[in-house]
Amino acid sequence: MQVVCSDAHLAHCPTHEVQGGRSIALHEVPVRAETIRHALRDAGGFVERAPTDHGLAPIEAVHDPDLVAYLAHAWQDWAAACADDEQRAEAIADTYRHAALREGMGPAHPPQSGLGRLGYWCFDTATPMVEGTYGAARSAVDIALTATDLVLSGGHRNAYALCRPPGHHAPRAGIGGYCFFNNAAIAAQHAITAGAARVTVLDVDYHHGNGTQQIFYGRGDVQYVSLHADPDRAYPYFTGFADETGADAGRGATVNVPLPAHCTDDRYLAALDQALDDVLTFDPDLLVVSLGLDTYHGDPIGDFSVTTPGLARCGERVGGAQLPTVVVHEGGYDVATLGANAVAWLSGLLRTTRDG
Ligand code: OKP
Ligand code: ZN
Repeated sequence: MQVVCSDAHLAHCPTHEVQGGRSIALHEVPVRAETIRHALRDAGGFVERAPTDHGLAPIEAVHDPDLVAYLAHAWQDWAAACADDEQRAEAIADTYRHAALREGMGPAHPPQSGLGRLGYWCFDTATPMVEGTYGAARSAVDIALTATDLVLSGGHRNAYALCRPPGHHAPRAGIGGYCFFNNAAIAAQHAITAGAARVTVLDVDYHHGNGTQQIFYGRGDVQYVSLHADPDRAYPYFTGFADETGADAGRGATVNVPLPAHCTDDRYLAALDQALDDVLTFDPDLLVVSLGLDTYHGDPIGDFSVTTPGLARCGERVGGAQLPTVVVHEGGYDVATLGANAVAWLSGLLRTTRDG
């Protein structure tokens, strides 16, 4: 199996986030991708390839060009606004553009300070930036696009994009949830631009991919299907309810399956089978999987009870759909098991894929 990866993610290395009001060590760390890379090397049968530069056009086909322009200089912008080196260490906003703030008053003046701009574009306290963040986020997009090219025109039945930072929480005009550019959404749109009639994004990360859902909510050509922790108890809290099913031309093309805490292998696989029925009914030309391994029972920020053999069975079920498939990495934070779990899921996919 082709694995697209690079060292560029190493430069995105903030150290803390604010979770539930507490400053804690950041869960989204460089060793996550490194440990998966090493496990795939040890497992054998996985071939590493470097990404190619796809430029800004595929990003701006999905994201607001003003967001893209902001991110290109967000670090310099922040650093200039900082009082001292301690604050300058990593960028986290303190005031967010909450909808209630200007209700009934029309849009605000564009923010002029580094802190104001960060609160304008970012929606949470889990998305710190450092100097290397923009380059790493650009590289993650190129990884997803290169993997997509391998499947669309490179003669490969599937490919794995080892993306970091992840992407599925980033909407058209915002960042959050460790995410800057929506790698999976950009890959899906890239396939549409290249001529695919229909693309499905199947999101099996523990968290709802609010960004991907938002980007395609009104679209009939890109289906979004997600299994995730019920937003009544889990991040991102405000999206991912079962009654969110799409709008306008996208009516019925969004499928949300909220799941309870301690969700077992059997419960999860039953939901996945049902979701795959929806995917096959939609009949996409390409399947993009947003793969999060934070459904694993040992994950420090999840509460599901999925096991390593369970993850292998998930990969088998997805491979059994027999669709050209690009697997785009999202979450998963139990560093000790990430490698084995990635190998399990991907090996499952390969086992059931014909001429993989
Ligand atoms: C990114 B991905 C819960 C706080 C959650 C952000 C989680 C982002 C997950 N108390 N903080 O979907 O794995
Ligand atoms: Zn997640």
